[in-house]
Amino acid sequence: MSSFYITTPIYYVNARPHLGHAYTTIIADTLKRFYALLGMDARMLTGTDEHGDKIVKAAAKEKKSPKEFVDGISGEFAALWKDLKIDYDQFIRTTDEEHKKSVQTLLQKIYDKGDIYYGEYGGHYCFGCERFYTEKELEDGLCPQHKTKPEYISEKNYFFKMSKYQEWLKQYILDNPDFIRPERYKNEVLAMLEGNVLEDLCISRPKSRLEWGIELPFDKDYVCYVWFDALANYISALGWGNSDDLTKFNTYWPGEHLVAKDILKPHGIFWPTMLKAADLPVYKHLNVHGYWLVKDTKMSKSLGNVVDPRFAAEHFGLDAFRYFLLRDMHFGSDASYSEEALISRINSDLANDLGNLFSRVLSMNAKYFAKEIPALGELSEDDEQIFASVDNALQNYIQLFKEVRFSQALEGLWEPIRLMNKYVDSQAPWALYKEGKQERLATVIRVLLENMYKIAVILYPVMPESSKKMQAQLGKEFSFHGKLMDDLLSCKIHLRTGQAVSETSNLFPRLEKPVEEKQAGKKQNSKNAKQNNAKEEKTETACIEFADFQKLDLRVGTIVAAEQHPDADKLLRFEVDLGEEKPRQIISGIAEFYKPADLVGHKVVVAANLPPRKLRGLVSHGMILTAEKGEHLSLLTSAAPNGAKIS
Ligand code: ME8
Repeated sequence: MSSFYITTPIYYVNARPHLGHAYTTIIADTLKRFYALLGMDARMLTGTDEHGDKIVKAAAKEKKSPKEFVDGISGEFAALWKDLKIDYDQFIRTTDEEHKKSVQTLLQKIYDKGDIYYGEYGGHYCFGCERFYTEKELEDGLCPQHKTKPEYISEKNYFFKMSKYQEWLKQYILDNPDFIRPERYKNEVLAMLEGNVLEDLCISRPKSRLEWGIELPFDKDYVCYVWFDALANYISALGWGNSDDLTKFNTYWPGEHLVAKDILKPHGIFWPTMLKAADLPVYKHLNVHGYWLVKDTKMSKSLGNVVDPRFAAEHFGLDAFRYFLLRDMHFGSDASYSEEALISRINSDLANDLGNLFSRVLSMNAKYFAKEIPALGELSEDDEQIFASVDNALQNYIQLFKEVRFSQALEGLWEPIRLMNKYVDSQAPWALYKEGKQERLATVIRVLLENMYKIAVILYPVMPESSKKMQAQLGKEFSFHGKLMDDLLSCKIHLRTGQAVSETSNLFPRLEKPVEEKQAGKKQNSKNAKQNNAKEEKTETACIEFADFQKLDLRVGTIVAAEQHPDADKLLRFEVDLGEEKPRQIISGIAEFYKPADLVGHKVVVAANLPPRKLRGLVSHGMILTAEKGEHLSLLTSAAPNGAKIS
């Protein structure tokens, strides 16, 4: 049996789990279930990252020993995964003895090969990031992440010869285009490997400064750098380096990793070069997703906007919450979380489309056939179209899942669901019943039941409990067998004529807007009304104050990437270099006027201080300015360098 191995990052235990951690873990769980459904031996690993300065500091803050502290928070992660019914096979902790042994084996192997050397190093060390920064990487002398002044530390340390593997890694990525995906992250890693010589990686910390780590096997005065220790978890969990029995390692490695964009560099550069140096095969894919934002801003404790996944799952239903996360985030891009978006998605897709289909078909079947599955008669063109559209959607769904394009897979699957609802309307079973066309009525209901069954099965990875319920409602007990998907795609008939099925189905009740939002909505409406009145009064004097004009932050930038918005014909997605650390994502409604490929390299003017907003699922941070008259539209441009301010 072929195997599939998926890992989440091992989460730091200096913070409590939130929506972001839950998202990655839910995706890993979904993928494990998906590959199991395809008949593979699927395994999932998660865990916690427990060494390093950060943890020591967080423990001291709570007046606990590091061990006491890490036990507490690691337990909170494990408890959350239990409540979210995550089907992981193993929960690894970097303080586990087996893990420590593997890290030491790995270090020794690379050391014996001559790829670890001892040297002097001076650098700007950020305790928040637990890494050294070069002068060039600092922003105004501050750590770009934490905005704090790093400490200059000069000490003797051990280094991994990462630079030796730079060319190999570059070539490997070029030869295996989906090694790091989606593509934009592959390009980011390639850009890191381009030009500058990769620096060797400092992989030790002197015990005089930090004791909370794994001792180097070749020097007891040092502990291992936390990232070198952490990355090894993916293989130590399989017994590599800590056991003579390599069955698990040989069965599941190489596996697949799932991470967000924040930890692209350690996974895209450190880890493959470490594996290569140890003569081990590299992972199959690094799957990188974007960030969940809350109302378009970063989640943070100080802003008080950290989303609690346990609350969301309890309040809106675990499966519905999972569906929303998979459907609303385009894997790779950032997405915005709000209860309003979640409710609207659940109501439209789950309550209206899927839930409604199940409840109306089952209740008709109860009424016309006393809850027993009717026989299929001769098929009309319309019936064939339903079978074909479901099979086609299933095939696309499987392919898109393999490419980690969950949102598109679900979007495609909803086409036949909506089509089936229309089919109910156009076939009008109630009229067939009235006219006494019993055989045709039986066929219509059976076509629906059979195709609902296929949809129920394929939704198992995303909504496991609901999938089982839907199958039970159709008189089927859910069971795995290797050929389930092949069977599903090759035959029309899976249900048994005469089998009793449910008479009702209340899978996804419609949700109400959360109370606070309703109130906020009212306030907003009355505020808008007032503003509209004020606007009407003001239109006579269309001038604005100079101070208002000065508030505009108009900047020159270069379009570095452009593509069609995956969800809207009229929109294009751009990445615009405004001279900032990273290009910005901007969505613009100019698809009618320009082809994306023609715009790459084009200079544009951007309104840069508009708040980020979501356009058809993608966050747009700024607006590209255009000049418009009648049918004519053109982009404003300037030859000034990127970031130049227009005043
Ligand atoms: O980096 N949106 O641990 P960490 C989406 N210990 N995902 C998010 C997110 C957000 N807003 N915030 C966090 C570490 N995540 C290291 C990893 S692995 C060998 C060592 C998720 O606790 C996402 O998966 O900071 C991200 O990569 C991870 O949490 C970072 O977790």
